[in-house]
Amino acid sequence: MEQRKLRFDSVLLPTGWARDVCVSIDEGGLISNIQTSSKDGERISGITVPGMANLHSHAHQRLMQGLAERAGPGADSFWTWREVMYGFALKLSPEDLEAVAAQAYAEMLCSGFTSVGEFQYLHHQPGGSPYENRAEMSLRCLAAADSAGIATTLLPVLYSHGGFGGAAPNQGQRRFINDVDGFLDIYEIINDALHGHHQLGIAPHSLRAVTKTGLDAVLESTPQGQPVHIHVAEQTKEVEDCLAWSKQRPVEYLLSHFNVNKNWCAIHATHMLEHEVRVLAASGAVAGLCPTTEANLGDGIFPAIEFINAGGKFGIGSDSHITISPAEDLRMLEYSQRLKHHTRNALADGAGLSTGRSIFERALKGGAQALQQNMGAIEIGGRADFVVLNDDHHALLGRAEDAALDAWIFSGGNACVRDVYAGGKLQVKDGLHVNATTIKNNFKKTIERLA
Ligand code: NGQ
Ligand code: ZN
Repeated sequence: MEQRKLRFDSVLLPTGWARDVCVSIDEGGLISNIQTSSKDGERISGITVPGMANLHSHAHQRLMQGLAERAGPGADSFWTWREVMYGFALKLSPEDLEAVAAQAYAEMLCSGFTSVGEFQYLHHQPGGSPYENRAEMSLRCLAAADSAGIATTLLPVLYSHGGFGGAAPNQGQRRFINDVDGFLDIYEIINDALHGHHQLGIAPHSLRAVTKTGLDAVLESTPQGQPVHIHVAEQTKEVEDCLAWSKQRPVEYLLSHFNVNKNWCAIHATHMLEHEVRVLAASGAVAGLCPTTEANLGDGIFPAIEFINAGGKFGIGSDSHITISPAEDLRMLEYSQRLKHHTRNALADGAGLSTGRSIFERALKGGAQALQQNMGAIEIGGRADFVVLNDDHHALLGRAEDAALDAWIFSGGNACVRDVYAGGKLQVKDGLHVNATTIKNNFKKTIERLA
C-alpha cells in the first residue's frame, strides 16, 4: 500500500477542531504526517472524528436482539435473562460464532467503533469438552475481526466457578469452564496467532467465577502490563453475595486483593459507595461502562459524576449488543445522570463546553487505554481510524464542530455515520460496510439454522 493522503474539511484533532487538514497514512495504517491549512490529498467532506474503542463485547449475544424482551412467567431479572442467554450460548458452533461476531463487528464499524475488546468465554464444545484446538472459538473471533476489518483486543475469559468462594459451576456454564492450565493453553495459542493490530489480554470473568489463587496463578504466568478486564459490582445481588462471603463489597475486595492499576478495566462497577469510587478512580483503572446494556438488564446507575470528579477514567462498550452505537451508549450515560440528579449537561467538562464532546473525548482516551490500542486521537504515530459524519444528514444540517458532535450523540445516532476508516482502510462507505453482503449472508444462515 502506498502512502495515502486524505484532506478533511473539518476534523477533531487533540488540539481541537481544524479545517483543511491533510493526513498522510503509511503502509502500516498509521498516521505519518498531519498538515493544517492544506490543499493536498483526497478531499473528505463532512465532519471527522477519531474512531471509538468498544471496550466490552460478548459477540454471541448479538443473536439475542429482540428475543429477550418478553415477560417471563415470574419476575424478570438479570438472572433470568442470564439463563436465556446461556441457552443461546449452548447452541453455537464455531462457524456460527464466527458469523455472528463478523456481523456484530461490521455493525460496530458502521456505528463508529474501530476496535473491540472481545470478552470471550464460549471456549468449549456444547457438551463441555474442549475442541481439538482449545482456542477454536477465540480464533473464530479473530477471523471475524479480520473479515470485518476491526482491530480486536482479545480477552480470553478465565471462568472456573459458579459463585463466590469457588462454588461449583452449573450446567449452563459448561462451555465456559477452565482451570488455570486449560486457560493458559488457550492463551498461548491465541498469542501465537496474533497479527496486525490485534492485541491480547486476560479476562477473569468476575469475582464469582475465579478464586484469588486461580487469578494470581494466571497473572503470574502471563505478561505483566497487558490488559486485565473483569466484571464487577453489576448487580445488587452480587454485592450482597460478596459481602456474605468476604465481608467486603466487590470493588473493595478487588482493590484490596489485587494490584489494580492502569492496565485494568473494571466492567460496570455500577454499585460503589463513596470510598470505592475514590479508590477505583485513584487506581488508574478504566471503568468499562455499557450504559445501554446496563439499562436493558436493570443493573442500576453508575456514579459517573462522582467518579469523574474523583479523577476516574471511563470508556464504553456495547456488551450484550442490545444496541451497537457509541452515540446511544454515550447518550444513555449522560441521560442516566440527568434522570438521577434532576439536572442537565451533567458530564460536561465545564461552563460553555459541549457535553457530547466532553464524554466523547473521555471515552476515546479511556477506551484506548483499556484495550491498549493505538487509537483515540488523530495524531502522528496513531492509527488512521476516522469516523466521517454526514453533514447532509437531517440531524446535522447547519451543525458544525461541537454542535455536530452533540447532534450525532443526542439526536441522529448511527444514521449520521457516513464513512469509516480503520487502520487506514475504508471499511464503511456511505453507511454500508464494504463486506456487508457476505457478512450478512453468513449471519442469516446462522439465524436460520438456529431458529
Ligand atoms: C456475561 N454479561 O458474562 O455475558 C454477563 C452476564 C454474568 C453482563 N454482565 C453473565 N452484561 O455476569 O454472570
Ligand atoms: Zn459483560
